[in-house]
Amino acid sequence: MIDVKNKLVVITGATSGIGKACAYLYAKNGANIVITGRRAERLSHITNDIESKYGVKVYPFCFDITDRDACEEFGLSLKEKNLYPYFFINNAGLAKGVAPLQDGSIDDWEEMIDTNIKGFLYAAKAVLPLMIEKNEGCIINLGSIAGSQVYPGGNVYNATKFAVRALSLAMNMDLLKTNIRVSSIEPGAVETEFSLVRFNQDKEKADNVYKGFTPLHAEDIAEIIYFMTCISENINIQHLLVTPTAQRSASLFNRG
Ligand code: NDP
Ligand code: 8X3
Repeated sequence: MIDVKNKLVVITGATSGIGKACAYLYAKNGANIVITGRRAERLSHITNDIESKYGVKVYPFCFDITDRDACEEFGLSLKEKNLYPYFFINNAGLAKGVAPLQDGSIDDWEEMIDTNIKGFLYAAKAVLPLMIEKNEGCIINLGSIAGSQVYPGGNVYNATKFAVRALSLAMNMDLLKTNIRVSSIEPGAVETEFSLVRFNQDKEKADNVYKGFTPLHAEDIAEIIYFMTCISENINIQHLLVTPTAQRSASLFNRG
């Protein structure tokens, strides 16, 4: 297993959910962490908490991943501060709404496309050159079960995660001549702030998504990501679909 101690992990979207759980897990094992997100207060709280708990260095960067200039600035800033990542977790993403396509909100579509595809690419473009310069490390792209299985109301979110799947496979090919491994993890239902965001903070609707079964938790996915990145450098897990035991497809749940 690769020792993460003193290595640097860059995690986009680390103010909650899967990204945040990854930040705590890598830090607990001695890695230094770059965390990003739009919510400054959360970034500052997580930075102080991790630094005091684990004695590692945390570098917060507050910006919107859909802002192309801000992402470019982020990459330049990492280089200037000599923050070369060994691990890159391209995680920031969201869903908005579950309306059928014909009733969908174009604003919601644009937000998902801007965040999950364009933001994903901007972040990759900012970070990959630094990793290529060192010719080492591992990239984890946050795909989803929604990236290979469409479900009613998933439409545009599905399309963005199909795109992540394609881009992750493409990244693997394009980095062939490097030592950098590329993986996408494709979770099913994970209880985070994901559904709250999807339903515009309507807690009842969000809670309903996970009613009657035990979903995955952000920490479960963080542990799997940690394993995927830390196994022998000669092993490349290209993509991994993970569901709770009570979920067998994107729309098939055992709710008791
Ligand atoms: P959360 O809502 O808990 O976390 C999402 C993170 O993304 C937050 O830190 C948020 O930070 C960040 N983010 C969202 N939009 C932007 C933006 N425009 N600019 C910068 N950061 C942004 O959800 P999850 O942890 O569940 O989601 C993480 C990833 O996992 C996403 O890509 C999601 O699609 C994927 N996923 C989630 C599943 C689930 O069931 N939960 C299943 C499969 C995949 P902030 O708001 O501070 O900007
Ligand atoms: C999140 C999981 O099934 O709600 O990517 O799309 S799902």
